[in-house]
Amino acid sequence: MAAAYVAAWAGDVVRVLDAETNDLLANISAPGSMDSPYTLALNPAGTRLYAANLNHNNVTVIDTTVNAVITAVPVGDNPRAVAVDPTGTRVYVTNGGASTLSVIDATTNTEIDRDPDVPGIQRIPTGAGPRGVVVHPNGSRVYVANSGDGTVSVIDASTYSLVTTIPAGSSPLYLAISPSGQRLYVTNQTANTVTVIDTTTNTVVGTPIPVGSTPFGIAVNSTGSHVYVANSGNTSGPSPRSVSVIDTATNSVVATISHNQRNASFLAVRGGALPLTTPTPTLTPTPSPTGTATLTPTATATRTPTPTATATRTPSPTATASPTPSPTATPTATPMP
Ligand SMILES: [Ca+2]
Repeated sequence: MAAAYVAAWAGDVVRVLDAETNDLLANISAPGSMDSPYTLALNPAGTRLYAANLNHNNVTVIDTTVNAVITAVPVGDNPRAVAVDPTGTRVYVTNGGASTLSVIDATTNTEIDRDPDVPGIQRIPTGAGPRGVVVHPNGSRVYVANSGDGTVSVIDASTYSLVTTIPAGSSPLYLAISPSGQRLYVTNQTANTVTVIDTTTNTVVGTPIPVGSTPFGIAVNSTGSHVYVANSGNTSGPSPRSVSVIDTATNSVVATISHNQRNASFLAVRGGALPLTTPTPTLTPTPSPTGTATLTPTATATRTPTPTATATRTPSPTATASPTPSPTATPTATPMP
């Protein structure tokens, strides 16, 4: 069985779904600590889930084998996105309000200080308003999309220093990297395009690819043949509330999958190319304990089956102890900040 994780940021909860049946398995919360979980990332083993809490300046560490919170690691202002390196020992977090990148040592769940000789924690400078972050499959580079200045920062993962800065489009938000690591794809929120970057030369390939309205999250399939873009939707823009499918052989959109979910902002892809007539499972409404569908913007991460995954599917008592949404949860959709 595979599990899917949903960051229900307006409800201060991470939902655990059965990725096959979409059944709600558990709600994970940490009152006073996990506040507005905005994006999620799993470690390669699928044993740890990291949630960047936009309004609480920390990252929640969750043990996925028991669906329980282990700890929270303080980071910089307004953490937006989180990514785990291929070894599972380093977790990178963009601090959108501080224009820095935090690095967490996943073996100790503490933030790494770039300069121990200077008081406080020195973080890696990025461009303005960093949002998405991805790690090269070989672990050597970290890429950050800087929404405030239209660039992508390339960071050396061994020295935590800036390698170069690459121009992207207007308000680059999130990124995805091909399985080979040779191509980086960046959504440009206000340009309604995707920029393609060659990571061997750190240069832009061709012209930006036109996609739907207000492109947000982006993912590459396991073979690298297709890229999927969540168009979070502005009804006056092109193809609102849709997913654009890009063929990476031609760098052009080969399909646009429409749906009716407002602010469906992130997506995850499992496996190779999907049948183009089937919406991805992550675009279905978030199950709500009240029985009504909520249109809360969500971020998802999907865990592929592992030998240990099927042995620990029973939600822990603590995970099921709070089935009702918090009072701050809103039944109506609000735009992703
Ligand atoms: Ca220091």
